[in-house]
Amino acid sequence: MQEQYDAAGVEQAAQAYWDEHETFKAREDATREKFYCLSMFPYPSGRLHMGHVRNYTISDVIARYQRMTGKNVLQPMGWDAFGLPAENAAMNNGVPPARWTYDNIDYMRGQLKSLGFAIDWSRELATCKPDYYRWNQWLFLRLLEKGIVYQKTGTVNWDPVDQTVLANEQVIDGRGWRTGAVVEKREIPMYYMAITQFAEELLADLDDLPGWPEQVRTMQKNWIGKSHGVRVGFPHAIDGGGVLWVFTTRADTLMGATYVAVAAEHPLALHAARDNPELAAFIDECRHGGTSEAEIATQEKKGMATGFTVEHPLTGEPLPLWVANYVLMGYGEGAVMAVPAHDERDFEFAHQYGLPIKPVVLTSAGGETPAPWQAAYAEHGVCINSGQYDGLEFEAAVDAVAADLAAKDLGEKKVTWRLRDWGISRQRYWGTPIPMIRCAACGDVPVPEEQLPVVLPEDCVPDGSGNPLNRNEAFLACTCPRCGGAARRETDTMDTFVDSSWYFFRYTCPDAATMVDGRADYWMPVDQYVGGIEHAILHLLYSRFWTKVMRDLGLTQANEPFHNLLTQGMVVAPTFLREGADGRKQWINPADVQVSTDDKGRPVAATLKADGQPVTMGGIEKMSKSKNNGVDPQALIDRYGADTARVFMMFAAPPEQSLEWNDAGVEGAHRFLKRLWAYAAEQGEAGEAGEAAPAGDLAPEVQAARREIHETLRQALIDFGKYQFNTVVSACMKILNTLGRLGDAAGAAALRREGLSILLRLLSPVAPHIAHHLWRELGYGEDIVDAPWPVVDEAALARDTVELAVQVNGKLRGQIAVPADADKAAIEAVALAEPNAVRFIDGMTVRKIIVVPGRLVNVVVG
Ligand code: ANZ
Ligand code: ZN
Repeated sequence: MQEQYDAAGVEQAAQAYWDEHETFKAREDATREKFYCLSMFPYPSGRLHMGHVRNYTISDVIARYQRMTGKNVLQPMGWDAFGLPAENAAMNNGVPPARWTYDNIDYMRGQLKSLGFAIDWSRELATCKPDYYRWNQWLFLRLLEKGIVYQKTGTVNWDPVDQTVLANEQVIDGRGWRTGAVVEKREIPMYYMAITQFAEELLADLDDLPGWPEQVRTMQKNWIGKSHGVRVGFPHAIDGGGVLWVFTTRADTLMGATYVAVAAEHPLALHAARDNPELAAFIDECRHGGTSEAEIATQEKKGMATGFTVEHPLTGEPLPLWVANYVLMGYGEGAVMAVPAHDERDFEFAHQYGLPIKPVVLTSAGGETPAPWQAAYAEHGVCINSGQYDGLEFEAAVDAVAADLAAKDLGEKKVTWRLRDWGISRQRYWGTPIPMIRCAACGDVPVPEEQLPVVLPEDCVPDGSGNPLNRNEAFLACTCPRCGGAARRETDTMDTFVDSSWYFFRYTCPDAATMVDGRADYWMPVDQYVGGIEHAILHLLYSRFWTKVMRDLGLTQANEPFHNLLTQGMVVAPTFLREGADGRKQWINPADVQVSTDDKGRPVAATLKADGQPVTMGGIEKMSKSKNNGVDPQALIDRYGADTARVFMMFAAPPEQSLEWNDAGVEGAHRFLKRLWAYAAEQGEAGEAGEAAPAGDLAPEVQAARREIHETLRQALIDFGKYQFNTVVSACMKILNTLGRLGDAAGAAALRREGLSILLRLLSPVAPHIAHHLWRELGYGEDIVDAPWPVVDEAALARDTVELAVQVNGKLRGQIAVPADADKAAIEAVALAEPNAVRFIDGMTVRKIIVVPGRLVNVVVG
């Protein structure tokens, strides 16, 4: 066996072996328990970053571990290949998005393969291929028939200079990213998926997902946002008269409403603006603002009075009607009854515009008029200043108010959802074509199923001036399926979240002639899904929705797609910077910096390698382009090999926690593998066959070492089950140390053999290449991935003797060693003879002896 550890050679050979033997090809087998291990598929952005490597290493360790414990494992891989970055790249270098995407896939596939992941590559898919996205189109048409897909107008960002729709991320501070022009909002017809029809089920079924992080379930729950409240009507005489409806979760505060506010797009606001140019200008300004909820929550509260009033439904008192930028048109009724004494937003607004504030709930902050605001004012409590409702608790008050409103036909209890239907139309080129045809005579007509897929031309090069499909005659021209006349294709494409909502189904049967076939029922649901927390809401919610839709169409028996979810922590690294004369920060990559540390290894100062001059240390942050603190995993793999990268990643932190990059840790991982190699090389000479437990009498120190190894194994098996791989790696290190200390006493050679076989199997999910190589080299067997998972030998755990403390009347007086199987009488006899204890017992009467097995003997004398 070679003396030196040559990672590259070992890894290439192992990978070639796996390829040749199709080791990781997954086969459906109803007689075996399956395990579907999935990681979130990558966007083919160009090259792997450290976050990818961590994500895929975690799932690979899980997949390999499950396989070694006997499961029939499927671990697939593919590409989330549609999306905006490909179009941006095309604009920058004139290459069609398809070329750029396929090139990136080829490069990144090579990178993934070099990491030795146990992936069934025969199931690889890319969402930009027609044989995948045709099923997006097919399902779209099925859902259109069922009314789950429908058309309505939606608001988009319009760049007036480029004459194109912008994605939200292309709008920076209200301006188009390329032109700098002020972005307008436009209403255009779009397709929606009625995810709200599934809101109740999507919420309720979160309870069936105990294998998901609590945090993710909470985020989903909040996103769905089921809210119990009351719809309250405020009669008015505006525009011929009517009732203004609001939604409130605090009907108990109705007596404290001092004004009513509507969203800028509300019909009453638009009516009021008709002969109020100032209000019209304000409404226009609101329209240009951001549309995201986060933006609305943080923006400055602004509003304007309409000059109208509405009538309080219970007291008849006139309340001023305002237009306010914090009221959303898309939620509830697009209007609020404002209670500044108990709602922070209303308080801020009232304070700013001098509107009255009337406390109506006794909270822990007291019953006075708030100023300044305290969180406690929003608490539930007993009604005060509320006439007949005084003294009622929250629920009783809501019930009473709702009943009184109902009697006047001005209210009822209502459930409101935050969840909106999913708008899937994108005015972009690089996505799944929406399978519709526009006919001047017949309107929008679905593409007949037999004409699917509608193939996206792959040679377009977007130039920023809108969707190139709009200028592509070959794509556009078609005949209307209904009247046979000349027609044009829809050029909108689908949101790429559609692509990622069901790719895990397709992996189970990538060559199926239908969307899915029976193989999906064998593999689904996914047993373990691994990915980033940034997908905690939309991707997971859409996938759950899509699964339920497929279930209703009879395509799957699965009710939920992902049984267990692991959200891996971020990879973080130190940041370094210099500030330019203009105050601009210039971020410097950690690779270009020399860090000096104090005697405890803590970084104290840093200099730029290039000029030896100091740089500022900016603290630890998530690896990102913007802070230039990314470390390229390829450099790491090239230098140390995949196994070192994998061991470092698994050893440095448990999967869910953030992992701090550090070069010393990488070198430590590499040293461990080199030590393992060197140790194995020594053993190779001895070359016995098999891996049986040592037989015959073992010298005491060998027996102790064996006990240590099996105790370590026992803990490592528990940790594996908890996916706590960092302690598994340390167990491997510990075993190597124990083996390294063994001399030549009786049984030592056999224990070396057994111990190394345990170590290699424990380590093989983490460092599969070296484990594969050494397993074969040392003659343990053909392929370690098919070796039986190590088991603890209970006999090895037994101790010959146990140490017991001896107490006399509860005071520690001595220590004894007795045979592990000694009975109570034997233990008592030894304890009573312990020389020091004897001094306290002599001359006394022994009244009682208490033996706590494994711990102590207490002699009670008097
Ligand atoms: C009066 C009130 C008094 C409210 C109070 C809160 C506290 P959730 O729980 O998220 O459903 N609201 C209703 N529609 C709105 C809209 N379109 N835009 C902005 N805010 C709106 O929130 C429900 C509460 O949010 C409602 O209860 C309403 O304010 C506000 F002490 O009504 B509340
Ligand atoms: Zn027609």
